Amino acid sequence: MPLPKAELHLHIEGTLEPELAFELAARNGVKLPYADTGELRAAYAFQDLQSFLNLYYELMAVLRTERDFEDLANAYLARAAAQGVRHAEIFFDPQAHTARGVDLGTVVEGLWRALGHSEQNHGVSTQLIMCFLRDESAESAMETLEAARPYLDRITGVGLDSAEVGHPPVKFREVYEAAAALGLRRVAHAGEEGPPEYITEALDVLGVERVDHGLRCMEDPALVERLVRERIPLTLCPLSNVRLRAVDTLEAHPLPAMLDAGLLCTVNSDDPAYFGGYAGDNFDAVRASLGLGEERLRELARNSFLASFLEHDEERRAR
Ligand code: ES4
Ligand code: ZN
Repeated sequence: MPLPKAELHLHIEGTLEPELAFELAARNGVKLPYADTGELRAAYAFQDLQSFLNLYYELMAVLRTERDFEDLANAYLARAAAQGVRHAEIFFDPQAHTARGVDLGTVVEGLWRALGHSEQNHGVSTQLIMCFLRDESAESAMETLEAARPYLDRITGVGLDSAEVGHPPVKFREVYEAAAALGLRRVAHAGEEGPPEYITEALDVLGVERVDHGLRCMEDPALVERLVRERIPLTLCPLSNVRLRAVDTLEAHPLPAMLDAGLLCTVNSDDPAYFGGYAGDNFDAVRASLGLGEERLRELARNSFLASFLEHDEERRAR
């Protein structure tokens, strides 16, 4: 039995497996520039974040209807459940769809057709986190937040993703202020490829309560001390870090050092269709390659619930 866990860093568009991509392409009459799933998989040799993002956005062309988003989410939930995921806080990228003429209602309604029945169908509770593309303008992010108003009862929070370097958190100060005023929870990708300063800025300027990746905090001991003191959760994605070359090898991943430093680390899958595995696969990988004992793995699983937006006993978290 896999350890029960919560998944806190998961892009639903990054769960699009090659087989489903071709199925949806056929259903929607979309032509993909790959002959078959084998040829597509061969394109999954990434140099860095941008080389991945290029393919990630390209494949989204097959997602057109509510049913497509429903099928995508159901496929993810079934796989996640089989690997012990009991709760998933799921990112989606509205601007990547609206830019292609797929409106926000189609995306949210489609995802909801799966998420609304997920507890009964998969035994997985869910929340949605709407991400802004940081390589698009702050105005576009603000328009996206405005457009989401009719769906806010289905959206728990906002996040920030896509190409990090050159797009510091401060660019989105006003959008995050507006999101907070609407009662939305706040997270942001920071310190994946970007410098530790982006992590500090995400905390101080955007008011995030959880940092996605946060890997590069290890370059700044004072920042590590702060993250420990303030119990700021980090949503790490070990297989993603290897595939996007944020670390040289899995064996060189700083997760053990981060746990030893007292950081509230969680293990997640990011874009599992592209990076070689779902949440349980990421747990298995760190178990096999980082020499973490059962106690550490249980700590990671426990952290995932503590770091989630589920209601929980604040005292447990403060300890
Ligand atoms: C992402 Cl790994 C990663 N980093 C930043 N943005 C993303 N969007 C989807 N996956
Ligand atoms: Zn991510």
